[in-house]
Amino acid sequence: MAALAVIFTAFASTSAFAQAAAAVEKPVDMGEVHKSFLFYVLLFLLVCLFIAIVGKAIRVYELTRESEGKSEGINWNMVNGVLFAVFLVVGLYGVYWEYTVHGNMLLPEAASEHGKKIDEMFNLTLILTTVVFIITHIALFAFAYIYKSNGKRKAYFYPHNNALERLWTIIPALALTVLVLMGFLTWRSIFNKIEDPKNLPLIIEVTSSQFQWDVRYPGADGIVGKKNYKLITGINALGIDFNDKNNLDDQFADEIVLPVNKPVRFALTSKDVLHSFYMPHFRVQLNTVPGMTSYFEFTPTITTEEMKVKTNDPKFNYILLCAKICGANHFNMQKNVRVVSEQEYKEWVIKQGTYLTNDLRKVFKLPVIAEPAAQPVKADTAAKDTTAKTNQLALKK
Ligand SMILES: [Cu+2]
Repeated sequence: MAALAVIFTAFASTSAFAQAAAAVEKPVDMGEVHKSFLFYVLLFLLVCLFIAIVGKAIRVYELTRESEGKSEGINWNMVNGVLFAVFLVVGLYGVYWEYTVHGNMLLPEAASEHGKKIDEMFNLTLILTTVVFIITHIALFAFAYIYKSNGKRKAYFYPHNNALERLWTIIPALALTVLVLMGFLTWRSIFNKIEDPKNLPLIIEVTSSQFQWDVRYPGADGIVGKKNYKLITGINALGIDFNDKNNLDDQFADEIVLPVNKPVRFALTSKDVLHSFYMPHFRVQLNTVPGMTSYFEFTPTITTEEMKVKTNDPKFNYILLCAKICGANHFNMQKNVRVVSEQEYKEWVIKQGTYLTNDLRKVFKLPVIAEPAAQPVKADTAAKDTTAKTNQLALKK
C-alpha cells in the first residue's frame, strides 16, 4: 500500500509538472502529457502492482479454504484451458483483421517486369506460411484446451514415431526447396541478364553522397565516362575524368526520367558512406558502396501518367529513396522518377545540359567554347555550391 501511495504521488506530480510545463508554451494538451516516457513507466508499474495485489488476494482466499478443509476454490486447469481457447479465437481474428485492414498497406503495384516475379514469390511464401501458421496454432491452443487436466485422465507417454518424423521433415524440406529454387532462379534472371544486342539497356549513373543523388546520362555515345575520386574539386564535384572522351557528352539531370518498356541499367556508386538505392514501385533496392560500382538492370512497364489513372491520384510520382540510415538528413534523400513514352524521353533528354563547363575545359586543357549555347542544368545543392565557388574564384582573379 505504501508503494502504491508513493507511485500515485509521483504519478500525480509528474502529470501536474508536465501540464504546467506545457501550459507555458501553449494551452494544455493532454495528448502531449500522455506521451511522456515516465507516464508509461509508471502506468506499467501500476498494472504490475494491481496484478500482484489480485494474485495475493486469490492466494489468501485459497489458503483460507484449505485451512477450513474445503475443496479447491478455483479450478486453474479450467481457467488456463479457457484462456488458451480465448487466445486462439482472439488471435486468429487479429490475424484476419491484420490481413484485411493492413494488407493493402504493403508495397504498391509493381511497375517493372521483374517486380511481378518478386511479388509472385512474396505472395506464395505468404500463403504457405499463413496456412502453416493457422494449422499449427489451432493445434497448439485447441489441444491445450481440449486435453486440459481433469483429474480422470493420465498423460500417455508417446516418445517416438518414425512415420511422423518423416512427415514433418520431408514436407517442409520440399516446400523450402521449391521456395529457395524459385528465389535462386529469379535472382539469376534479374542479375545475370543475357543482353539483347537489338535492345541494349540505357545506362544511367547515380552517385550517392550525404545527402543527395547525382544523376548522369550517357549522352549520344551511350557510355557514361570514367570518374576518379582524386579529381574531385570545387568545380568537379563528382571527380569526372575528362581525359576519357566518353565523358565529353555526358549529361547531368535534375530528375530521373525513364522510357517505358525499355531496359535501363543503373550504375551505382557512392562518394562517402553506404547508401541504398531504393525504388519501391520497381522492386529495386541495392546498396551504393564507396569504391565500387554496383549494377541493377530492369524494365519499367507502367508510365507515370498511367499510374496516376490506376492509383486515382493526380499527384502520383515514382520515387527514389535512400534505404540506409546514412546520417542526419537521410530522410531528405529522395528524387522524383518519371516514366514516359520513348518519344517524350527523347524530347526531354536532348534538353539536359552537359556536365562539361568552360571552367572544366580549362582544367583539362580542352578547347574552350566561345559562347556556350545553353547554361548547363545542374543538379542539387552541390552544383549550386560549385557555381558559387566558381564565381568567387572569378572575382579573386
Ligand atoms: Cu543515404
